[in-house]
Amino acid sequence: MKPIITAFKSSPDRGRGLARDMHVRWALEEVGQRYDVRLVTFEEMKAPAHLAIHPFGQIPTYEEDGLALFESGAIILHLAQRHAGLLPDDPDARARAIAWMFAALSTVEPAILDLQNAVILEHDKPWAEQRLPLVKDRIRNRLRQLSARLGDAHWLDSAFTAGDLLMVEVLRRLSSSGLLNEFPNLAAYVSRGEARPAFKRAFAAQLAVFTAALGGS
Ligand code: GTB
Repeated sequence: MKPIITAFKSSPDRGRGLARDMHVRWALEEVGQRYDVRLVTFEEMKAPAHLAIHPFGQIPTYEEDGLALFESGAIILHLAQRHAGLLPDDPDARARAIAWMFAALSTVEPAILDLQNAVILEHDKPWAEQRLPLVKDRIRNRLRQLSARLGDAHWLDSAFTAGDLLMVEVLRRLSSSGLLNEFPNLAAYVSRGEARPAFKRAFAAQLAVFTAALGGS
């Protein structure tokens, strides 16, 4: 049976591939695993059937035979452990790749999410304008550190891994902010990720959902 993932029926990212089903689609494409997608509305995400799979009522989820998973990082780790292509065989290199997965989600992404919250949810607060430079500087700090570590390398630890997949996905959320362009090696790193055939297939698949919804509306 093909695994089934969930994605937004109508994504607020308007086909830009910024919602986290994109992480999972890309990982599935990298390992050559075909999959089905169940599209869900916001209402369906909060209904008991979906909450039984995802306790926080979000996307993405992943179902395969008797297994139901939530959290994009856990889904990608599961895929990377089950299939070749996203984690090295060498145990030390594998551990380092997993460290980069955690770094993407728990060290780099929080600062970036803070910016999205500031711009989308807090822009009308009296202190919003004053806070924004602080939020951006926290991101710059992380980007500076990441940029220094990446240097001229193509990927974070020799070959492409699930750590790069998640790091590129997290950095893509900065695309409209201009911040990434302050670090040319990171901008090139993201472009390298986006140039991978598996990324392109995943992006096209999520864009097709958005385009089809437009046609139907
Ligand atoms: N930690 C979880 C994971 O990694 O799987 C977080 C999952 C999550 O944030 N899911 C979001 C969701 O379901 C969609 S991806 N939100 C609905 C809800 O909570 O009710 C986050 C997202 C949403 C929209 C954009 N966008 O419009 O650009 C980008 C990213």
